[in-house]
Amino acid sequence: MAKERTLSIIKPDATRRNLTGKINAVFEDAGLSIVAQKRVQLSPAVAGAFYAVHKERPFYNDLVSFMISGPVVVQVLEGENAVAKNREVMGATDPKKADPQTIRAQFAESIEANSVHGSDSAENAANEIRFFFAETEILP
Ligand code: IDP
Repeated sequence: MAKERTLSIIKPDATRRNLTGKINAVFEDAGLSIVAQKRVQLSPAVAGAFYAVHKERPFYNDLVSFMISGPVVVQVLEGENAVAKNREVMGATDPKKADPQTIRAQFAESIEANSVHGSDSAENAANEIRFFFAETEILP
């Protein structure tokens, strides 16, 4: 299979606890290369727009508040089957339901503060990468 890219976000609960390096090690050990990365403070407008698909969900406002509660690390991961591979190493949304070796099982605090975001399809990955990065910022 050809190389694929996906968008990852290390969320505020994880940056606050200095877990960026440990989470990046999980990605790299799984064969995913970090080909772009920046630490940013999301504004309410940017976080709201990024999660617009969840606008009608009851947890939307809390999710936006959480995502702006501290810096996040946005990244582009590249590798074979990167979208599915990243979802696999992230684990289920609810850390209580995630497989033990996954990032969320190891590090997440709750279903909301679950340490990482990862695109859920190749199409969403392309849109989410474009949302945060110019092509010139991605260096394979
Ligand atoms: P995913 O991140 O595993 O793809 P989504 O259903 O797309 O899960 O939800 C996006 C994010 O919204 C989750 O990662 C989590 O931070 C938050 N979230 C999802 N479900 C709930 C919930 O039931 N309560 C609170 N927050 C939630």
